[in-house]
Amino acid sequence: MIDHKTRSALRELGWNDFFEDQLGAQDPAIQPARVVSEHGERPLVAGAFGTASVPITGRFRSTADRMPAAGDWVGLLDGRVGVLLEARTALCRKVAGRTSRTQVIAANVDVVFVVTSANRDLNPRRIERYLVAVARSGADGVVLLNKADLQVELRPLLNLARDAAGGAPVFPVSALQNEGLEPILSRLGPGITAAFVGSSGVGKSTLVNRLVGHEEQTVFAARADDDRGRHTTTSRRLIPFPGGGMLLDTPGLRELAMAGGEDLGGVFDDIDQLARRCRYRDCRHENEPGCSVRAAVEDGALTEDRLRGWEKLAREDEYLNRRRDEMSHRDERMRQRARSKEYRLRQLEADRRGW
Ligand SMILES: Nc1nc2c(ncn2[C@@H]2O[C@H](COP(=O)(O)OP(=O)(O)O)[C@@H](O)[C@H]2O)c(=O)[nH]1
Ligand SMILES: [Mg+2]
Ligand SMILES: [Zn+2]
Repeated sequence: MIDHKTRSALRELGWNDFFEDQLGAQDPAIQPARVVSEHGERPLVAGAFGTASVPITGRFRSTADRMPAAGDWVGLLDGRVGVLLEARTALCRKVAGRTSRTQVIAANVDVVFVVTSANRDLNPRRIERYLVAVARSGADGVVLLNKADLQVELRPLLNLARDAAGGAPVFPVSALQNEGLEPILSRLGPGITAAFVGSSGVGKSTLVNRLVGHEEQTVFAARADDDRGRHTTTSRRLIPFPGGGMLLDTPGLRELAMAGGEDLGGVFDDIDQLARRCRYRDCRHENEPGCSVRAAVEDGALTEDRLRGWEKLAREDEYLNRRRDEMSHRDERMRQRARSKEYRLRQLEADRRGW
């Protein structure tokens, strides 16, 4: 059982009933803690006890489905990570290389701010890609056009971003000049965990520092000492927000590769709506007659680029889902082979005993 004082300390870190309910079945000696940064074999965790770098039990390593990611809640037993609590949301990416495996890069995030800069670097296709991953994670997505101070004519860029964002809100901000932060602040608060994703250099760290009100990076690095008291540079950091809740500054989300999934999470609602009016249900919107999507491109309601972006993401999904199916079929065949071999051995054994 968690006592009142511990619970209120945990709540500051984002703890709620969803996690506490999962403790019911666990060892009562378990201490909940939240992963601040991964650090491979020794995650940095925060709990009612403060912050500590802790080892992972061998049993955890050999039985867990995955390693804890930043934002995950874990259970400590004798000061070591023994269990991983189910995450409410999980931002995933495909593991680099030719595999179809996915990796959780941030867990239990409620709102993800997709940061881009309001200049020529603004890439609508990248916004779409991020927002699909955010929708799949279960978090809300908000697009921020940072460095608004650089741009005299914001309107065209805002429109470009809004067309890409589907239903997600888009706001111009200037971290440098401390402007336009209200829509961000209104989404933060007690119990909320917010993450910032986007290409390097768009101003994520500057934004986080603004919101926190000081140079949090350096403050936090000082706490991230390892055993030998060395300062280690942490890549994903969970930072307490002064107004309650937590912020996750995540440079690791930079190259967010598609993880494969069932749909594109409403980011392409306009295309989905159009596709419903295509003559053929399995229309690929290429050269089919009666294609509403192509018709929308012809009359300028939909840009060719957005349609290409959609096609590319859909193809990546198709490929990953197919590969994943192939892998699971292969695993199943191997299991079957192992079973029939075991059966034959048992038969042989029985025959021998029968002699
Ligand atoms: N003009 C302008 N520059 C900014 C703004 N926000 C950040 N920068 C600059 O952009 C550069 C990259 O910022 P940083 O926060 O390190 O980006 P990160 O890689 O996304 O964390 C720095 O030189 C910042 O001073 C802004 O709102 N306006
Ligand atoms: Mg940064
Ligand atoms: Zn069509």
